[in-house]
Amino acid sequence: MLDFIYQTGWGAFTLMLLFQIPFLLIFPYIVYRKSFVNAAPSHTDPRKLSRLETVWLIVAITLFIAANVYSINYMPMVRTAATESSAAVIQDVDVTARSWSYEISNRQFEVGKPVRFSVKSVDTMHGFTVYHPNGKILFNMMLIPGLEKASSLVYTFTEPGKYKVRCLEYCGIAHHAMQDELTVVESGS
Ligand SMILES: [Cu+2]
Repeated sequence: MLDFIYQTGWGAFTLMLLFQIPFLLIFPYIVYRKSFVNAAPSHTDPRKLSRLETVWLIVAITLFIAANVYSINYMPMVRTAATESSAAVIQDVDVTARSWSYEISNRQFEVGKPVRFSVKSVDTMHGFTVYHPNGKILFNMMLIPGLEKASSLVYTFTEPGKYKVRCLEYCGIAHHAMQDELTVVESGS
C-alpha cells in the first residue's frame, strides 16, 4: 500500500483526490444554497445561474481530472518503472551527497542508454538536480538523510553535452557551491 502511494503516479493521484473530496462536496453545496438566498444585484433567475454554475463546475472538475490522468506518464517514478521493465541494459551510477559536494561513481554517459541514479545523502537534506545544457531542469531528487536504501531514478539522456548538477535543498553556508557536472556523449564514441 505504501509502495503504491509513494512509488507510483496513481498513488500520488489518489492521495491528491482524497484531499480534494471534502472540497468537491462542500463547495458546490455552498454555491447551490447561496444562489437562492442572494439574488441581488442581478435580476437573472437564480435557478438559471445555479444551472450554469453546475455546468461550469462539471467542466472544471473534468478538465482537472483529465489533465492529471494525461500527465501521469510524465512523472519521473512512472517513467522509471516503465524503463526498468522494458530496457535491456541500465547503467548503474551511485551518488553520495554530503556537505557540500557529490561523490559520483561515473560522470560520463551515452545518448539513448538508460542510467539508474541511486542517490543518498550521508549528513543532511540535499538535492540532486540535473540540468539540461540549455538551463532547464531535467529531474530533481530530494535526499533525506538516514534512509537505509538509496533513492533511485532512471533517466535516458537524448542529447550530448555538459549537464550541470546542483543542490536545490538549502543545506548550509556553502550550499551554492554544491555543484557537479555530467558529460553525455554520442553513443559509440
Ligand atoms: Cu544544498
